[in-house]
Amino acid sequence: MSSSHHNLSALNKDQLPDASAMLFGIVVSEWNNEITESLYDGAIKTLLDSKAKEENIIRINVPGSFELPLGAQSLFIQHKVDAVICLGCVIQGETRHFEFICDAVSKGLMDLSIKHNVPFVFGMLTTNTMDQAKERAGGKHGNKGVEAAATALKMVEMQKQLRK
Ligand code: DLZ
Repeated sequence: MSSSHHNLSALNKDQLPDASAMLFGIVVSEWNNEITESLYDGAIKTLLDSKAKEENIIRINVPGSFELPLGAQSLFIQHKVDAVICLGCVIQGETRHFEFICDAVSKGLMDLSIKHNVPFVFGMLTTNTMDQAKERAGGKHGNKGVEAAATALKMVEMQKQLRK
């Protein structure tokens, strides 16, 4: 079903796992920071609502979305978090930078997930316009930061269950 007409972040928060013993990293891109800060607000609220402890959430910033994979790996190596949530916003322009950044970040984060066996969550908006980004960063289409945090929670819980 097309996702253009409903709020993707309408998840059931009661069904998210208890995060009181989980450790998270959040990497925030400074490009389009009006958007990425809203994504961060959504992500951190979702983690805290799931009982994550503030001291167990480590945030770093990177200059742009292209730097998300390296920032995420550096954070992981230093702090051995259970998951890294990567937040960015790339808006389609007139040049091909959009494709290069989107391809590099999606592949970079997937490669990191497989290499380290840790969720590196892709919370990057890839929109045609700033208005579309706003609609997905706390607007009528919800907040991609909330979804990214929910994904991190579910993946960490999944790995925890498998270890039992
Ligand atoms: C250079 C650039 C451009 C044109 N657009 C964006 C964007 O829309 N969103 C974003 O997160 N970053 C952008 N950047 C910066 C690149 O991600 C990167 O920081 C620089 O190319 C330096 O490596």
